[in-house]
Amino acid sequence: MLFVNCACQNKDKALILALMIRLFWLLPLAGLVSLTSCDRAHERKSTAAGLATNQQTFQVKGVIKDLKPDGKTVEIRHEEVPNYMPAMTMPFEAKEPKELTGLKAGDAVSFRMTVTETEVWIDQIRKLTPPRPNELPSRSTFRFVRDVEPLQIGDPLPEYHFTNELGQAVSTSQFKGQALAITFIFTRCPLPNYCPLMSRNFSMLQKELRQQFPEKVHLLSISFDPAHDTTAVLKEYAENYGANPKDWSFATGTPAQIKSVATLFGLTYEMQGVSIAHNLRTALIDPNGRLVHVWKSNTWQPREVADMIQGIQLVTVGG
Ligand SMILES: [Cu+2]
Repeated sequence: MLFVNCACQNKDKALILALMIRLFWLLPLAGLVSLTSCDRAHERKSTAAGLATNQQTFQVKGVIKDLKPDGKTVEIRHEEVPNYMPAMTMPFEAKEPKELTGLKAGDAVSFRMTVTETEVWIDQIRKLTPPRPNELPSRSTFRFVRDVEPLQIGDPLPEYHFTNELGQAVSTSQFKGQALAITFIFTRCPLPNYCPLMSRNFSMLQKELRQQFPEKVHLLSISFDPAHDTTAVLKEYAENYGANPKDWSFATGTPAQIKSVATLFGLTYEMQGVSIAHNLRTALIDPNGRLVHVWKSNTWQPREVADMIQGIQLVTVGG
């Protein structure tokens, strides 16, 4: 951790200069040698911190759509975040849950969004004066066409045909006899605690399951961005997460197939600019092809899934 003392009195100047020279060697950034004032030192301090943690912050405005029962999650329809993501509706976790006190659906807010390599949170949440109705984003962009009915627990998973990251045909029925964990992702997802977290969790799960239940479980990550996520793109993505094709597949298909299977689990997604607004769904199917459980957020742990698989394995063996 670097601290730049900002007491700009003469007696401290030599100390500051010495520190700057050290910083120069630590951080070979152009312009550092020209630091002369307290303000500049402050600027450099925040840059140094940013480099250390790869943390980005953004000021964002939006309208609250929902406050979740956990007291810390708030769904916000937010405006575009320039150079980061398009306008979309998504849940955020408040760093200080008490900042949500007194807020309700429909409130216009401004907030600071902080993104690290693995997390995103918001703070400095301020209520804005209510926008006039014609300033609210149109509801019509959030239409959701339901062409299949969502699966209930115990329902059989219908057969779907996809193409995996190796260009091979895969069908949901080929995993009968194995437990099947399904999640949905798109490879360009910019939010570290969304699709990248699902893939990190599956990566951990794959390692654990391979030891606990070799060849008894398969993982399936389905892309809801088939136009971009070609088999080649999925292959590279799979490799980045250390996926072994033997027990973890990445699937793409026609937009209609993907929409249909997504709807079974309540996954919604919609292209917005160059990105996709979406929620999260991870599902577990038993070896008989029936739905066991659906996780509806990003808070599930690989351990929970492994425990649940252990349960259904025992039922299968016992019954
Ligand atoms: Cu995502």
